[in-house]
Amino acid sequence: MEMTFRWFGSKYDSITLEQIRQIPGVRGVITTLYGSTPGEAWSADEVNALKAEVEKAGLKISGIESVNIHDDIKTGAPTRDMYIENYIKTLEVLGKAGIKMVCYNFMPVFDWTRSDLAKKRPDGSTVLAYDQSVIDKINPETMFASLDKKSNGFVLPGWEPERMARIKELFEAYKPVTKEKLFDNLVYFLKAIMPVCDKYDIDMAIHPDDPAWPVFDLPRIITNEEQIVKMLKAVDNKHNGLTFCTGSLGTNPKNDLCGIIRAAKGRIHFAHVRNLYHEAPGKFEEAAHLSADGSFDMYAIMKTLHDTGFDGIIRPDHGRTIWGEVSMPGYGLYDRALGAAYLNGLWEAIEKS
Ligand code: DNO
Repeated sequence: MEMTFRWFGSKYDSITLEQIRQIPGVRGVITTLYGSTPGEAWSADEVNALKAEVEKAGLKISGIESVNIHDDIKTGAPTRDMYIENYIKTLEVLGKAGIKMVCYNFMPVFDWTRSDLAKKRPDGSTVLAYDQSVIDKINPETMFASLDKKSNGFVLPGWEPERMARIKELFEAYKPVTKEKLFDNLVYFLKAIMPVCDKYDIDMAIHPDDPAWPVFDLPRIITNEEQIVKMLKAVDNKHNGLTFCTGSLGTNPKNDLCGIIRAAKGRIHFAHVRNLYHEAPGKFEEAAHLSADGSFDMYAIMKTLHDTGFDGIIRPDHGRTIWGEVSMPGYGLYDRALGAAYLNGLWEAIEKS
């Protein structure tokens, strides 16, 4: 298991590499060319510069989160092959730089969705939260603007302003895209990129849909065990794998998180491990990583990862905002560092017992 920490780059993150280097057990970062737009081919110069910056701080790039997928690939537009070519070029650049894990998602229009970016918890911390009854009243076209106001001035990952400016057009483009079509488009994409992944030994790790059900009538396909197994089987290559994200799959209490780990055994290339507190169906808020603070049994999750032979990259996921920190919502230093320490502690105890 390789404990890592997400870092958005010196231009975008409030946290420095020097701070990350001092979190016990963390030697790798998960990062991206954050200023890039989905669909463009990344340049070797930019990737190598990022790599050099990280290595200078005594860390390494353990993986990329995310190389985002252009909407034309998701909708299956005639231009998709051109964007897939660019994706392949990006993977080649990453492969040559020795970066071998790429996280991405196949969610239409929006990446993760929340109704509140700063909900107060009883301990005074604030967290990201979701309430379906609030979402049902929101006009998706104005949702970005309302969330952006609460983002502390940071560009939220997956909510790039350039894409959000075209939101009407995006909704139109997805109108004819059924769940089945979206799945076929994912398979088309994966089949096209597998040769370059085989060549450079790059593990692709699809991120589950967050929350794990359709939002704003847009289809969602990576939501439960059945869909994950279907996706892994449709392109049965070890480089086609999963980001096992507890906070996304766990939004639906019907999902058996440990069962999903067992079902995807050997194909989990990346794990996002965090806790949620379920208030009611369709209503949850994020919590500290500690089992007792939320609804998940974090020991059981780590133990199942361990016992199924998980040997991949892991990171603490969204943290609460605590101790007066001002950061990108969910991505402060303090609570995620506590999360990393806690997960490392669980892992050490599991290994020694
Ligand atoms: C949210 C993240 C997601 C994730 C993407 C992967 O905080 O977990 O934005 O990075 O879905 O492509």
